[in-house]
Amino acid sequence: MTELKGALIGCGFFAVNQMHAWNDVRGASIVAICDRDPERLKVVGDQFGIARRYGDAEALFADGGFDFVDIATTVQSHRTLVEMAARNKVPAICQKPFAKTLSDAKAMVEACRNAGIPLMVHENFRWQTPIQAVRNALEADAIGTPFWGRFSFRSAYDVFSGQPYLAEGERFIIEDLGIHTLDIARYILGDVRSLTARTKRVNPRIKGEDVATILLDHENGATSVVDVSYATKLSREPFPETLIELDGSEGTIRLTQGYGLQVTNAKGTTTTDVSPRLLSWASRPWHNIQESVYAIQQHWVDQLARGAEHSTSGADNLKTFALVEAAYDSAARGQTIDVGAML
Ligand code: NAD
Ligand code: 89V
Repeated sequence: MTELKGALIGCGFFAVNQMHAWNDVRGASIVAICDRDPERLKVVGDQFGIARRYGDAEALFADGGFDFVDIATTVQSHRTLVEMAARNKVPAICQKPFAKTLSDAKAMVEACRNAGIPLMVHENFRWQTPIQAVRNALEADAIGTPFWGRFSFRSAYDVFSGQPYLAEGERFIIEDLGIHTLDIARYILGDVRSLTARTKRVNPRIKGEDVATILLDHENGATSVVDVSYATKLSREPFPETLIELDGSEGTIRLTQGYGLQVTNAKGTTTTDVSPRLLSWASRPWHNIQESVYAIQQHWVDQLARGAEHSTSGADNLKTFALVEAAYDSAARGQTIDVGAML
């Protein structure tokens, strides 16, 4: 395989994971980095031995010499940078949340489609080993047709120390974390017809909501609940595990805390350890997320080589992003939202 050359924009908290993962990915490496903060540029450039460094994305694209761009900035700059990639005809990966609004997200997908460049959203949670294990069990017909699900992320982990901006936005848990949980619900039970949500802010030191309960009507007739909280103090902190319950016509699946996968059907119950690997550069409890970063970046390269659509392409992510917008709208108006009408 010819080695693809990548450029990474945004050398902050999470980009360090992406840089480590690029070192492990077969078929690609990062040749240039960009950050408007000179200190972050130096820290990441020195840590990963990257000589080509830019303080301005326009200058990075003007110099070129790379086959794709990995946008790891926060949401405010995503539209500008994705459209810059499209103008320069450079395939792009963009971190979640993909955009500030659904209409921005649609414009970004359109810009890349018109430019003829692949666009993937770095929506990595569906690539976690335990989530893949649930999907594989369903695909192996372990429980027949699923009719009900619960996708749950309840924690009191201090995410604000690493990502202080999470305490400052009008929107918090649905936009930052629930977006992953909603994507997992779509990945496991399919697209969503309508949605009803309720939100709450429990932590008085943050601006946005830190608790959300969302009811999803899936197109295939299944019903699911997505419940997320950063205000849940438990005896054993589960961060960053998503717990899953699925009931099907022939049995049940439970993804339990500590990465246990329990499948019950006519043959009895099997329990499997579906723990993520601890990659050489990873650290607990983040290793589950870190492994999925490696997996999604490898998927980016593999699909580019095949000329095939990415699992979390920009077009696919519009359907997850619509759920985020619908959840805020539903909570604000106390109404059920027709998701199909938004797309
Ligand atoms: P951060 O604030 O630590 O880092 C962002 C960096 O981008 C900063 O260094 C900033 O200077 C730089 N930047 C911003 N705009 C720029 C521009 N126009 N040009 C050049 N540099 C620019 O943020 P973070 O915590 O690393 O989060 C980055 C993104 O990653 C967010 O969208 C966040 O939601 C996402 N994230 C994803 C996961 C995941 O598992 N997928 C986990 C954590 C964070
Ligand atoms: O995955 C994320 O987007 C992170 C966190 C797990 C802390 O919510 O922001």
